[in-house]
Amino acid sequence: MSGHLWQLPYSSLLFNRTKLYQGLYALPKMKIYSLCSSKQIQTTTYEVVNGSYLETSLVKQENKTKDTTPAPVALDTVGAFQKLPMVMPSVDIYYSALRKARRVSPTKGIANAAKREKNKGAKQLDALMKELTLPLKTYKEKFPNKRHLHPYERSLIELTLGDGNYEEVLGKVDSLRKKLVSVGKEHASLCAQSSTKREAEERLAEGIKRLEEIFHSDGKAVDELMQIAKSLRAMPVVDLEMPTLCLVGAPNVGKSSLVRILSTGKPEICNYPFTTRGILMGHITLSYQHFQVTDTPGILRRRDEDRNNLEKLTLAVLAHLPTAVLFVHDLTGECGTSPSDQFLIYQEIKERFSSHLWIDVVSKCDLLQESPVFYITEDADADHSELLKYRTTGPDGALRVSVKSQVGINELKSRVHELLVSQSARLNIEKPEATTNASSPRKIFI
Ligand SMILES: Nc1nc2c(ncn2[C@@H]2O[C@H](COP(=O)(O)OP(=O)(O)OP(=O)(O)O)[C@@H](O)[C@H]2O)c(=O)[nH]1
Ligand SMILES: [Mg+2]
Repeated sequence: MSGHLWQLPYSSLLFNRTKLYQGLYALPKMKIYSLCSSKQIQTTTYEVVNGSYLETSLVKQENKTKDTTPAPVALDTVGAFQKLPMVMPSVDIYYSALRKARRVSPTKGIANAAKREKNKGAKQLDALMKELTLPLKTYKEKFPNKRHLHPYERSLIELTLGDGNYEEVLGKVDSLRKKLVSVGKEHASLCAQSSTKREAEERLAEGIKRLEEIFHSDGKAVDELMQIAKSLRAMPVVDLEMPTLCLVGAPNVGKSSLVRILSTGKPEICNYPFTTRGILMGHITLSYQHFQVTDTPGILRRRDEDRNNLEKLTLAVLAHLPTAVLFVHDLTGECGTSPSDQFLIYQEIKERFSSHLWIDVVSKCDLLQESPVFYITEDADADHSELLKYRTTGPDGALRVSVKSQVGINELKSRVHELLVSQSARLNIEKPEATTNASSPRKIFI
């Protein structure tokens, strides 16, 4: 059993470079529910999340073998974020590099003091440049190109970090690397051309100072990258190919309450809209088959341009994960969105994701009255018959349920079971010939 909630910051708190640099960019109010351990991969991930740096032994090993191929991927359906490398804070990279460079001694057997000093100076500058740039090179190689990511992960990057920021930060880290290489080489060569011991010492000091200045002024890109990696790694482990039940509906209609009953996810439940500020992944196991359940933030009736990132996240889940929909309608007048607005949201989502397998549920039926609910701002007489019918019974075939009185819950569980089995069968048909090649592109469901 496991449940896992990743919360998206409100848009006002989204990627802010200053905050990020100051280390303030932690997903606010992030809660991670890690109950038991049905998913081995999650345990492994946390070990990684809790560490902070790329281990020196790893750096050394890479240095020796020059092997740039990424480590073998154990599970190719688990997202790319969990495989991101650890990024070391820029200040640690600098002091570790300096310490190592200082330990480099001149080539043995040079008797002349000036020659020995210039040999030592050039070697130390070269070592400093290499130690500074090696981790940056690793980051460049191991942070995936956004274009090669699964569309769901791409959407997450855009929604959490802001459009273009991921690439921008990676670009800045690489520019820093290039600058260090060029300045480091230049100063090592100058030092090697010194004619006296004193000159060699001065040129060594000058070179170190110059590299330090560059790292000091541009190294914040590394710290930004470290925060990016932390945020991305903290996202829930989503199996991009596992049949997934996605609960959708307006805010406060009872989605999270239903997820609690249907899965192992443990969402927050409160009586105000937008309690759910992120995607919760829960799991259902039915007849030895595993499924995911996602609780999503409520969707409001408005144009796409006006949607906030929480709503966009819901749409990204529907668009990019292999989801079947459980659409929740609240006709009691309790949730804050009128039935007529819910009807419009429903029509829009249904039309947009018309090929998705689907169940409609009318929630909180313990509170439902005989007569349909009208909001004061609505014109009851102007209703067309379809809407009037919706106000009373919801869409055709909708199941009435109540989490409070348990009415309809068993029936809902068995419908969900059928839906997920059908979704699974559908995915098996859609899947191309089974492939054992882990590097082949993962399937994209749109
Ligand atoms: N009477 C009654 N109240 C319910 C029922 N289901 C949920 N509620 C209440 O409705 C409120 C909203 O429930 P949630 O499950 O948080 O709704 P949600 O759709 O997840 O809300 P957001 O995450 O904010 O979009 C809570 O106060 C619940 O206790 C029900 O069957 N009957
Ligand atoms: Mg909720």
